[in-house]
Amino acid sequence: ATQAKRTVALIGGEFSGGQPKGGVERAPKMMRQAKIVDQVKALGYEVNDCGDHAFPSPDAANSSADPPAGIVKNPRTVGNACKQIYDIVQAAVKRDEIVYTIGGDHSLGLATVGGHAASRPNLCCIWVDAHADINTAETTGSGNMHGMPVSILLGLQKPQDIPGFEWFNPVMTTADIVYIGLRDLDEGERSIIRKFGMKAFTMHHVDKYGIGQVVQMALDHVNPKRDRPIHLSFDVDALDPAIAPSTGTTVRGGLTFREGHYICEAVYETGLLRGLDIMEVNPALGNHREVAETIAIGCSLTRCALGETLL
Ligand code: NNH
Ligand code: MN
Ligand code: MN
Ligand code: MN
Repeated sequence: ATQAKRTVALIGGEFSGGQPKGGVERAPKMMRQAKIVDQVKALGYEVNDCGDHAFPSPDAANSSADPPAGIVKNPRTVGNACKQIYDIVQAAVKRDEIVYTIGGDHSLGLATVGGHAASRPNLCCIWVDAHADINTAETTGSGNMHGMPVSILLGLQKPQDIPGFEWFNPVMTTADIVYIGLRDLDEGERSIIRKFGMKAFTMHHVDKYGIGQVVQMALDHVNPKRDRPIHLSFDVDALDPAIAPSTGTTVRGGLTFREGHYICEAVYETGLLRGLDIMEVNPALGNHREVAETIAIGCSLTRCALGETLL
């Protein structure tokens, strides 16, 4: 605990345009109210507070400003928010800070992982989620862009083909990312994962091997020599809805409280964590207790990823 710690760049992404449910844009302020900044500082980090960034929410009444591209909704709105967060993330990485983003919906994962990878060659990513978020404009059934960031990130969906994403340049490949927690895949997503031989640890694997083995196998896949910097993108819907109910697309049978925290601890333990996202906390969903518990879990996952629970 006496070793010098990197500065944590805190970025609030007050964005909901990648999915239809309002409220997810309020999570950064709620996490601040829960004293997340003090909690990070208490672990011995300096915090470079990059502020909360709000974006005009897509206005259904005025969708002429951002008409759907095929069935993909709010593409320019999402692309613009992503570009702004991408630039902020990239600047923080150039200062060698740990980029810590509080979402907002997971469409911003394109910005956080993408902006990180742009300035940090050899980055790998652990995507913890109930969903694979790898739909393309072709495969998406919902048209919600929070189900698409990984496909754009990896260039499986050409950014040039989605209005608002022309600026994005994919630098990561299907071998640079590993999933943990999946249990709700669309048919097109399954085919993509199979086609590219992507490594995905579903809840079935968590049951079969236990979370300890799963994290080790995930790291062995993307980071066999334990020498690559890691971005951990954590969608709280990976957790079981019993412990993280306030999120937009709950799926039963998720990670337990300990399994979720274990992932964060194990990544911390590598000494390679350079980016962390806590995404999809939605304080507008659920009763007072459920919201408080989901906010609290966003904070405790963060603390574990920054080393709280290890001696
Ligand atoms: N796969 C679905 C879609 O593309 C659901 C995505 N929802 C998420 N992803 N919450 O993490 O719409
Ligand atoms: Mn997600
Ligand atoms: Mn999800
Ligand atoms: Mn690469």
